[in-house]
Amino acid sequence: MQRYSGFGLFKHSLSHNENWQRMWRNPKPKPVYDVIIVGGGGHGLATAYYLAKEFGVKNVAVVEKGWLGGGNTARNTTIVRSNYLWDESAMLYEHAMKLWEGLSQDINYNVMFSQRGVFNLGHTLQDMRDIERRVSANRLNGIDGEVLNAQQVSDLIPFMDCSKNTRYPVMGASLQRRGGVARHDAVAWGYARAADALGVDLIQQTEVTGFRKENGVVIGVETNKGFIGGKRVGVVTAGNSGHMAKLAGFRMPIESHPLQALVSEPIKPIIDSVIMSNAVHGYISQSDKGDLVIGAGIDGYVGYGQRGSYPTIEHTLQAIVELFPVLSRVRMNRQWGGIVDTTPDACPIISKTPVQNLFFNCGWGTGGFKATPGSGHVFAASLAKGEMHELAKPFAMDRFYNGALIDEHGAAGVAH
Ligand code: FAD
Ligand code: PYC
Repeated sequence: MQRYSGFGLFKHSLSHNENWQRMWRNPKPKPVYDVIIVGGGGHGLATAYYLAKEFGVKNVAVVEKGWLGGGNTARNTTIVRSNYLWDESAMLYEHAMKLWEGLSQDINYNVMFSQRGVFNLGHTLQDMRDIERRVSANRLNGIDGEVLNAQQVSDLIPFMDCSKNTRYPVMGASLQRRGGVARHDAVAWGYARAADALGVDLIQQTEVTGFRKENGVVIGVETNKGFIGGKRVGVVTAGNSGHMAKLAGFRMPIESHPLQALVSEPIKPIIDSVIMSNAVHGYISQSDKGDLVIGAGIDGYVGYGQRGSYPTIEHTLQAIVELFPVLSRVRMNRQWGGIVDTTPDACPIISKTPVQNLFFNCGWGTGGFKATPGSGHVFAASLAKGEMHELAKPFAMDRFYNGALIDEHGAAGVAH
């Protein structure tokens, strides 16, 4: 990896990219790989990286229909936290949190992980009971969390309207101080560069159009550029997962919905944490550039169009202005949408499938960015061994048949 001195950086900035090194190769696919990952988002790239780095499986390809990190990875609002209610999910997200804490050093790429604290506001007595319960459960699992009363919230977020005159007055909050944000593109690029350096082939602009099977065992993927052989295949395609399952010949309990976000014009630093409200229903943080990063729930209809409807934008901004009247004159700069893969219990599916050697990692819905390193790590372990990692086992597809659901709608942060 080339490193530049300050002068070198200056010189190369004037070279019209001529001397810039590629971050990763652009290889031709080999006839056969030990593992093929379908989907070059953060989760797919992290899986490939850990396969090569920790599990000694280097003959790996990531096949991406567009460009690396161009799906939900590039479209999310980057909130990272591990304050989920049930043991199974709390342990999985906390596994990710621990990896986040060393990630920039591990992949030698600054992912700008900033543990600035995540508040989840309570506006009703029931909200506060839920917050007490979730924080207690977190602490029993060794995960940091605090319950704050209204005065403590107001002291920490002085510009939020904590008066009693609002539609849903703030009664308190949970605060996870280790939670925060990270730079989404850097996560994809950092994992991609590190995986490439370990020999992983990153194959872009190549769409998987089918799965080739022999006697119920997957032996590779059909693509718009031809067949690529694979001894094991891991599908990590987020909002496209229902469609991929159909191509493989089975059904997944996934609904694909648009989820939107907005950023404002850049303003002076005003918000130094992440603030989320389920009841008023909006969330906000501020990027290092100064933009306010804002979102709320999914659009109610299913679809694959990566945009969203005006009523959701209006509802989101109403909620934000209700919480922060001081922001009412700030102008919005951009809005966009991604397609999130929601499941009936708001938990992911990390699982074997009816097709032997074909594994799926999906259903992260509105909340998978925070899981990226942990999801990649446990999926890599599962693909390397052909057996699901202990942390992944509760998230098998068969929970929708045997009833062992893990209901995380309350902790999901945004409604769906
Ligand atoms: P993606 O990044 O979507 O990657 C999947 C890839 O698969 C895509 O690049 C796609 O092109 C590729 N693909 C699909 N089909 C094929 C095919 N046939 N062949 C080859 N490649 C294919 N989560 C949080 O934790 N915190 C947040 O604050 C947060 N905010 C969000 C805000 C918005 C607006 C959205 C849309 C999502 C948000 N999320 C958040 C959710 C989070 O973005 C996702 O759960 C996560 O990024 C999923 O990562 P991924 O790598 O699985 O998916
Ligand atoms: O899961 O914390 C979350 C989240 C915030 C915004 C979208 N998802």
